[in-house]
Amino acid sequence: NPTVFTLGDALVTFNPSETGPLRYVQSFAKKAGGAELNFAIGCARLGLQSKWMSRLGNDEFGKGIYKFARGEGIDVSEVEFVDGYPTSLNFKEIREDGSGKTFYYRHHSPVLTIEPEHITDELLNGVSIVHLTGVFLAIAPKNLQIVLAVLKKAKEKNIKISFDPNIRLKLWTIEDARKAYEQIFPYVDILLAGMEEVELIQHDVSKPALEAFAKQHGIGQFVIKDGANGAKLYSENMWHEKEAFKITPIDTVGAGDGFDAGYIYAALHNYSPIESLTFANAVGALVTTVKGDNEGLPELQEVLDFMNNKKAIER
Ligand code: KDG
Repeated sequence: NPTVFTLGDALVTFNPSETGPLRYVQSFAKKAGGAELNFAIGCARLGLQSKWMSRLGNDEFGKGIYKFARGEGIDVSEVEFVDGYPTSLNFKEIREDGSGKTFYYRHHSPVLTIEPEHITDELLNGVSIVHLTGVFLAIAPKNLQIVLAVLKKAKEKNIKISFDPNIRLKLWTIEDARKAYEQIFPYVDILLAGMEEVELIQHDVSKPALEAFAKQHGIGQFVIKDGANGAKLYSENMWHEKEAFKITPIDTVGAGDGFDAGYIYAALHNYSPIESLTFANAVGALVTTVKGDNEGLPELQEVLDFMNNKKAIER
């Protein structure tokens, strides 16, 4: 079973018990989130070996997230508890159409204590794909050096690199994001970006402009996620497009991370371009049918049944 490696901040996620503006919401369900953790869970549920590097506050919330991640079967050998840095929090607002807003309390995140020297030679032993995202980069300017250290190690070891810009404009500006991405893109084999993110990074989203962008950075697989409009892939001078599954979303947060996990699973199992997009679309869609950032991440059989329109036996 191939191993994926990712690195990022986790948050205790407070999911509102009602839709609408947060100021009127009276109660929340306590869950866990964080883009890279969601990805790691998604991979583990599909049956991949999943290694997640992080730091958590040495507090009740940090211990809760640790147990949760371990319970999902994630390799947490690179997760440590640190004193003096409280575990990050995220209060979510959810609207009637399932769309979400996040309100972060993560200014003093425990991942600020990760340093480039923690990126050791052994860290990526046995890893088939490294998947990083823009959320970790957005948390602090110093994280760029850590990401570059991981990417250089991955390149040395011939490990494939996938990247999701996961732009979080509540954490940094688009100008700062673009500058960091410019340093990252040359390492990236698989770029998984939302359509709105592609527009933010690259203004001109005509196909020739996107092709030029992929070629300029040597990105072998450029995947564009467009929610209910489906997804497309540009690879080896060809475009492949796949419409989305029709579902009624109730909480869309985390769908992109699920899509990424699905796409990476497909890539590691040599699926064709259209099979990969279909599989990733299915994982993303299933995430939106359950409240929480990762609770809806499916196991392999659920994805296959969903794609084949097979009803589960419930009782
Ligand atoms: O992609 C979903 C994540 O964004 C969510 O789980 C938490 O906002 C979050 C983050 O910054 O990781």
